[in-house]
Amino acid sequence: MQKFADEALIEVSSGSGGNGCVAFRREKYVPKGGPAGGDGGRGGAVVFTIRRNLRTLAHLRYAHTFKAENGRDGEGGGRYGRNGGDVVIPLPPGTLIRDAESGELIRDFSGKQGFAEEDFVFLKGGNGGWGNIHFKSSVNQAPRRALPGKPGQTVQLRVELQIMADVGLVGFPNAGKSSLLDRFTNARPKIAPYPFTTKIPNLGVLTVGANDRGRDIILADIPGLIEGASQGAGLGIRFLKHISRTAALAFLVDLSDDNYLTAFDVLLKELEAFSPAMLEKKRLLLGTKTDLDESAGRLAELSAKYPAEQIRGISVFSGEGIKELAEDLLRLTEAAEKEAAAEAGAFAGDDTFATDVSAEDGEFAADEDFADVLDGEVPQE
Ligand SMILES: Nc1nc2c(ncn2[C@@H]2O[C@H](COP(=O)(O)OP(=O)(O)OP(=O)(O)O)[C@@H](O)[C@H]2O)c(=O)[nH]1
Ligand SMILES: [Mg+2]
Repeated sequence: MQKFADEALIEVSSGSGGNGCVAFRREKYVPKGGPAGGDGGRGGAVVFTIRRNLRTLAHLRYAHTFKAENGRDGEGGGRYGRNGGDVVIPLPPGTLIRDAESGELIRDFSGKQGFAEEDFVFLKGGNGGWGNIHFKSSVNQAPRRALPGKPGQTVQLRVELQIMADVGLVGFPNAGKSSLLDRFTNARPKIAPYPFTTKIPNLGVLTVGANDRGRDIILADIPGLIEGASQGAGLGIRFLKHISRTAALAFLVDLSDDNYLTAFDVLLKELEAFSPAMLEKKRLLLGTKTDLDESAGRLAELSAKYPAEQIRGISVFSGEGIKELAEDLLRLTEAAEKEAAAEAGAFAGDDTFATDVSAEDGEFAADEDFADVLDGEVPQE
């Protein structure tokens, strides 16, 4: 399972504050105009934001330095400098952010609270410096003093993601699980006409929908299950842990096999023996290999036997049902996520997470020593 980890090293910088300005009013008929140098703008912040449609850290590898804008300098005529824009870095749920050098945990977006889309202000930008407008006093009517902007901060981070599959493919050996993964994703698992071809789980990313509404769904192809697997038959059931946290399961039943009417019951029983929670997941029943003659009429029989299940016939050879299945998987995943998000909402109101850092609490005070701030940031376990 650890093999599915994704990791990226990035450098983030908040913006420096703009410098304050020294200037004086110069107007006709006002012989000694007072100070008129405005303040510098504040530097932009480094903000992380959770995006549920992201599933990997691939986007952090294209561009791995992220810098917020600097604040602009103040100007004469009492004009203040513009604030620098924030740099906003999107992350998938389940991400951990660590200090690259010390490995210290800065923020954990895994677990239920990671499902709620939220912003985390990691580094505030430097404050802008005061312009000489601020330094006028009864003894000094013409101050020549202004302050420079505070510098921004730069931090190296290690971003980690334990990739969690959205949908697990469950079925007897030879049911066509790896073939489906191969059809749907860039993963190229071994496929062969004998049982237990797949020995270790494979992950693949299925992209559903067009760019604006599109999203990635991670599929996990695991070894085949057989009757008695929970007692150690075949490859056993230990590998089920790889799909124990998926949002949904797709059960594949080979319609060309004689056991097509009993396979689903056996699969459910073996899953239950692993953990009853597996039966609570959203699921879909797939009759596979509809292109074969032996399969004819069998999908209808399967539907009749399991009227409460959502059932679809597919063939990776003829392409039947494949497009529709992609939409099914999208709906299933999103429905499960909505539930998780609702639960996370209920969770957030819970006192247990009072120590969790909210977006507001997470704002770093610009003048504090970074190390001190980091200490305060690490969630207490
Ligand atoms: N005719 C037909 N054959 C298929 C279809 N899908 C898969 N197969 C064949 O079924 C055999 C088993 O396919 P796999 O994808 O390896 O099955 P699996 O479920 O991953 O099997 P294990 O890894 O052993 O558990 C291969 O020979 C595939 O070519 C299909 O839609 N139609
Ligand atoms: Mg396989």
